Amino acid sequence: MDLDDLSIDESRIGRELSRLAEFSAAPAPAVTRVLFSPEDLAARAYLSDLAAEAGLTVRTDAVGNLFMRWEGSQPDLPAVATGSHCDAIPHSGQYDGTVGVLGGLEAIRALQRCGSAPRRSIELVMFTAEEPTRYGIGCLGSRLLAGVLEPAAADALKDAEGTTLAQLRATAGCTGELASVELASGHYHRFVELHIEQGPLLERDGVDIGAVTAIAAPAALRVKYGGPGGHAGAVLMVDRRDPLLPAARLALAVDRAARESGAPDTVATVGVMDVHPRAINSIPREVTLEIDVRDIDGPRRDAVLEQIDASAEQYGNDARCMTAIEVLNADPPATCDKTIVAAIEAAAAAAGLSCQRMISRAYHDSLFMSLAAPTAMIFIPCREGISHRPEEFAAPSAMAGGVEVLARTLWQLASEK
Ligand code: HGY
Ligand code: MN
Ligand code: MN
Repeated sequence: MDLDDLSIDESRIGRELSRLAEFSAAPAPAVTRVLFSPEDLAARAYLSDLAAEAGLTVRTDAVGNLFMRWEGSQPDLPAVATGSHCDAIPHSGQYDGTVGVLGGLEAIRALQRCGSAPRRSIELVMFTAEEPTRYGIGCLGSRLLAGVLEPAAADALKDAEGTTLAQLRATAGCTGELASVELASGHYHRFVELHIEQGPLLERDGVDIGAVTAIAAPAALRVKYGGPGGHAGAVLMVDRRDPLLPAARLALAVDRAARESGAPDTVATVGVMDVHPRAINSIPREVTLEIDVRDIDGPRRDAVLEQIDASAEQYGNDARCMTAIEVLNADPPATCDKTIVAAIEAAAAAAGLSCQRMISRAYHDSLFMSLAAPTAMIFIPCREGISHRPEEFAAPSAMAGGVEVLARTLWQLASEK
């Protein structure tokens, strides 16, 4: 196999990404593709067809992780895996996750075009529900693969309509016990994920490739405040116990706790604030906040979580409101495998691309795949670092560069004895 014959079909990646973006519940250029929605099911079917066209064997597990495999000459050896996600949070962009899935497919096709099969099989994975949109917790598919999410608890997760994951996955044709999803120890030899940076550093520094050395530790909380509600005109202020007030105080406290953590790496966001019954002339009866807290340092993130928890309790008591605090997830940071990082750097050099080491402030399925196999990530620049917005953009040449580095890295790892 002569990798000098490697050629990446840049325009095909662009066409397939554009087609995938059409499977959306939001009008272009925004993309909304939530777990097992009609758009998600259509995207899964499209991807399966592309993989079958490339001669890959396609299978789905009980939670909907999609596996597309290029059989190696020694199929009994643990495979090398790559992949990412195709679900998209509401009104976001078309590159988050999809570059790693369609880019992984093009990396495999490019290697196929070079000739012989790899020693180890190469498997492309589209992970189910990397985004937390439907169930409040992200990386459902990779958590279950890594065995760090209890299957019964996962099946019992309820969305805003009260639909459990068990009910939902059944409608999507994902049958079987969730306990069957967990990978056997040593199932994969290595895992590498290609992803847009979702930050400004590569573009700012004029660097083509990021070799990710660590992934920040994400946590999420759901806080509910409750009060009697009532008529906006008839209930005097002295008689009110309005849950929106502790919620408003808590949003400010969340921001303050992150800013005062002692490091710029701590970030915290109140991305959801639902007011019920949401009527101008009705005093709120229930207010729900969903809070995202991250840091590259686990203990520092946990200290901020404790502060937020104490503030949430205090503000609820002050307002004489019902207070319920639920930790949705609080995951450790991940360290990427040094040998794969070195392989990524060597692949970038062979491709004539500049490369720098960096951390990922966004989380990815790699955070959990690192618990199942030695793992690392390849970043490519995205315009102005914008992500989770319709303006998200990655240049075709940047994607082609990332795919070439992924292909070279996969070949290197799949050739290992
Ligand atoms: O939120 C994240 O970091 C990822 O994009 N789901
Ligand atoms: Mn995302
Ligand atoms: Mn992503």
